[in-house]
Amino acid sequence: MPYTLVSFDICPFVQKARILFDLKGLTYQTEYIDLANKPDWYLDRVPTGKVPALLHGDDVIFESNVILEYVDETTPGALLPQNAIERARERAWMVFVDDLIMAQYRTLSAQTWQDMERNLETLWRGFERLEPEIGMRRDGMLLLECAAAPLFSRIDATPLLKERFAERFGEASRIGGWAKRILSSPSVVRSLPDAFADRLASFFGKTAAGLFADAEQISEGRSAA
Ligand SMILES: N[C@@H](CCC(=O)N[C@@H](CS)C(=O)NCC(=O)O)C(=O)O
Repeated sequence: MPYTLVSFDICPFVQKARILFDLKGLTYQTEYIDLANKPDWYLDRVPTGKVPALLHGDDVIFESNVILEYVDETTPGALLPQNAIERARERAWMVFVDDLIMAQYRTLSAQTWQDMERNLETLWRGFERLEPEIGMRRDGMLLLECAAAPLFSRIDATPLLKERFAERFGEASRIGGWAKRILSSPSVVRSLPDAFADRLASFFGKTAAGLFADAEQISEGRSAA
C-alpha cells in the first residue's frame, strides 16, 4: 500500500518522517498543502489540522512521533528498542526534543533580540539535559536521532545560530559530536528541500533579532534590543 506524507516543505516535524522513510528505503508520495489555507478534505480527516499526516490506505496517522512509530513497527528493521524500558526512554526523549523544536521555532521567529536570546537559552538548556543520554546511545540513526535532526539542520542553516552553537558545542562535546553525526547522515541530507537555508530565511524573514542578517545588521539588532 503506498504512503502519502502530507507536508509543508520546511516543517521540522515533516522532516523527521522523511528521514525515517529514507533510512528504511521506503518510497512515498508527498502532498504539499497550504497551511494558511488548509483544504477541507485535510481538516475533515486530520483532527489537529497540522502537518505531517500520513495517508496509508484508508488510514490517516497524525502526530510526527506516532507516524515514526507506525512506520517503524510495520516495516522491517525495527529502530525502536525491543525492551520496554528502553522503548519508554526513547519515546520520552522524543517528546523532550519536540519541546526543543518549539523553542527553536520561537528563537527563529523572535521579534526582539531579548526574546531571541531567551529562547536560545531554553534551547541550550535542553541540549545540556540531553548530554548524559547522548553518552549512553549507540552509533547509528534511531528514532531519537530522526526526531532531533531538524534541530541541527536548522542550526546549520542559520548563520547566527551556527555561530552561537559552534562555541557551545565545543564545550559540550557529546551534543556537538551527536550533531555532527546526525548532520552527516545521508538520510538527513536528503530530507531537506532544495535551497533549504534560503527557504528558511524567506519564511522567517529578517526578524528583529537579525537571525538571518549579516554581521552589521546583527549588531543593529543588538542595539535595538
Ligand atoms: N505535534 C505535531 C506538531 C506539528 C506542527 O506543529 N506542524 C506545523 C507545521 S511545522 C503546522 O502544521 N502548523 C499549522 C497549524 O498549527 O495549524 C507533530 O509532531 O506532528
